[in-house]
Amino acid sequence: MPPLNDPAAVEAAVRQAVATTTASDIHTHLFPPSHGRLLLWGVDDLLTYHYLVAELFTFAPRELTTEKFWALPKTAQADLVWEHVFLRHGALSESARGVLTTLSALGLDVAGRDLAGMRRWFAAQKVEEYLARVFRIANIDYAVMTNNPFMAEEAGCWKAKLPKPDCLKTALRIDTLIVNWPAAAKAMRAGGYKTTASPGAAAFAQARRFLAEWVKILQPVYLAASLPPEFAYPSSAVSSKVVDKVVLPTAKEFGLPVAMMMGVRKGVNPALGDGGDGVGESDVTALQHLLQEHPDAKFIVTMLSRVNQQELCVLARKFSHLHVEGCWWFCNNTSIIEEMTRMRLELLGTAFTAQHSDARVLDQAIYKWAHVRTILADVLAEKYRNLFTAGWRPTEDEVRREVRSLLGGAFEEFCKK
Ligand code: FIX
Ligand code: ZN
Repeated sequence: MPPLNDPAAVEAAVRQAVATTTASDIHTHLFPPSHGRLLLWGVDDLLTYHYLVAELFTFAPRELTTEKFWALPKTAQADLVWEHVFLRHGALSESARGVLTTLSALGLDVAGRDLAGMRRWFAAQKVEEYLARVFRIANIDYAVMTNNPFMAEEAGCWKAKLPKPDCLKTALRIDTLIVNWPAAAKAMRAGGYKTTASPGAAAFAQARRFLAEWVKILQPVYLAASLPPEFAYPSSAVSSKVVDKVVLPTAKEFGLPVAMMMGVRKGVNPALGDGGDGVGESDVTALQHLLQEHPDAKFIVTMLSRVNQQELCVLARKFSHLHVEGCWWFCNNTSIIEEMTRMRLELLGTAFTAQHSDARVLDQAIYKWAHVRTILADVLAEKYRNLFTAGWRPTEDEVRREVRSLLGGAFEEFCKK
């Protein structure tokens, strides 16, 4: 491939590569269609996404209490979100715009605002074909799920060996084990493991047996957990001991990375359900100590607070067994995605994963990837313009190679290390 000797040709190559390179979606909340209602999809699930429920209550009249809302059927809940967030207040938030991006990409007439007509269209879709259609439009080759053995309904689906399409990979999600040992011990005890509420060596050994069983059932890409801002390591807290005695030994035994999502303050407003979680600044030294103490482990990390992003990038420069990924949750907004992507390119080159969709509703993968590709194209176009000015002449293949790195290639290289 000849080098690109013209800045306009470089920019065109960047935009073409970002628009057409397949992404790997390394963190989602999707489920196999065989798991039934666990897989959310369609316009009513889009409209009742917990981000939009929280936004509804920033507009809703006082007489609409959360109790009344949760007592309504899903279509009535969706009607309220549609009326207040979209029709009465203009759909200007990232998650509201996302619904519109998705519906338009599916070829639906968003300008017509015909919710009933859109419902009829979704009712005619077959979930297996629709999942393939969403992946095609979003241009993703696979999505890593969030698979929680402590959620009885989901555990039952895996134990029943229900079918899973190859485009869905698994992640073994173990928040409960780390942040709520009594509840985890109770659940494991119910499964025949001798795990006591006050953990000791024997209980930790049983918990390792539990994890080993689930690694065999799920064959996960990684172990994963979200952690509160207060998570400290090392510390006298049970969470630190569980990481040391259960999580890391299992990760090392099976050669699995540990994905940590740091900084979520769970249940700030429980009345909002999944939408009630908040954010807090994490102590990045907890991650630094993990990296220093465990050079033989691999860590994939995203942090929820905008404040933590630079420290996280600097740590990734210091430790090659740390991989930075995604603009998580409250960072998944145009302004913050742009800032984080620019910072990460400047500090890490292409040694990070630009985004995960975190899609809880299948259809969201369409907008989450469309929105980040627009931002990534603009940021990369500027970075390549700067390189051109410095005399660098990339080829089209090199530009495509760098874009693929940012959209899953660097992650796959890291996992293979
Ligand atoms: O912990 C997580 O995986 C979070 O992404 C979710 O709990 C959260 O509700 C979410 O979906 C954010 O986008
Ligand atoms: Zn998530």
